[in-house]
Amino acid sequence: TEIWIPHHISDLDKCGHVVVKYEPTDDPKHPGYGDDAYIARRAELNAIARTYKHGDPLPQVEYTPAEQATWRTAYTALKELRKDFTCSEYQKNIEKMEAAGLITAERIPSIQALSDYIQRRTGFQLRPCGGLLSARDFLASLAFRVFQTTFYTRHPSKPHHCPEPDVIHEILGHCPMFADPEIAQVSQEIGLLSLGASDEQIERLATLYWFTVEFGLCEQDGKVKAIGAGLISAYGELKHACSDVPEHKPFDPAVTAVTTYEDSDYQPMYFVTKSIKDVMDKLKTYAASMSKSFVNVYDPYSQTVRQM
Ligand code: H2B
Ligand code: FE
Repeated sequence: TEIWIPHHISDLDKCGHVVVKYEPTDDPKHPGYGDDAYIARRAELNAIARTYKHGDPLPQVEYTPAEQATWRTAYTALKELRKDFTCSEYQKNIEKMEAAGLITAERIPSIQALSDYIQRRTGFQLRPCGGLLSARDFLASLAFRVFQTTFYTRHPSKPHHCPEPDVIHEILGHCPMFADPEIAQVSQEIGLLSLGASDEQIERLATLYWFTVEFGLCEQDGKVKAIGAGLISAYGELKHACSDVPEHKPFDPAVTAVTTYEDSDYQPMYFVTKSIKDVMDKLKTYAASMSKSFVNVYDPYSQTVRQM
């Protein structure tokens, strides 16, 4: 194909293109809008993230007492909702990480320690990114079992929500899910499908990702529970999603992939899957229906993708 793709995991150094959306610098609805100190700190942490090259140790950020307080507030509130509103896979994994001392209320965990832990569980690793990435770059990294992670914290005035990804969303929403083998597989599968895909196909895969890994629900014990990191890390929307206020529709990739989503407010509608394995099974069927002249295969020994 003529579309450039990363072939080796180190090629992800070229997949850091940031898109401007919901930035505290431009968006009056961003809670950090007009807060120059917050904007400067966010820019500082993004700049550190952008100097990272594959193989470097992950940055060890010294978070300020105010940032630690934001973490503590978010963590404590979300912990209360966990039992009722999150899937069993999430609960099991975060409890293990807490038992290992990796996630505590006291301080923002070390991203390096989390990455090492997740890598031992599913092969997923974290790498720093400087903000919201283009869907193509973001999805490409998933093909290599690499998750692009932001380092700045949400604004202290809104500890329960952030309009863009932040380190609290990455740690509390994504990390425990990437320790789950089935979510790891779903994520990598979407990533592999994205390599060399057309812009239209990327849009559909990004939408599938959005309604599963970010805002997905599943049925467990006769209730709907969150599997999506965007829900698990946002106090208000987590309760909203699992209530009878929004519409719940069965997950079906052919429908889900072409549904428009809301990214500046709560979703009016969520897709519910029977299980995470069911997402994977349906994704395989969907992939077979995509018009592609090649298949991307990941070789974990050489950490390369081959198009066949
Ligand atoms: N970039 C970053 N840094 N984190 C994300 O969670 C993210 C992203 N999500 N870019 C992507 C876009 C997602 O909304 C889909 C794939 O477009
Ligand atoms: Fe996310």
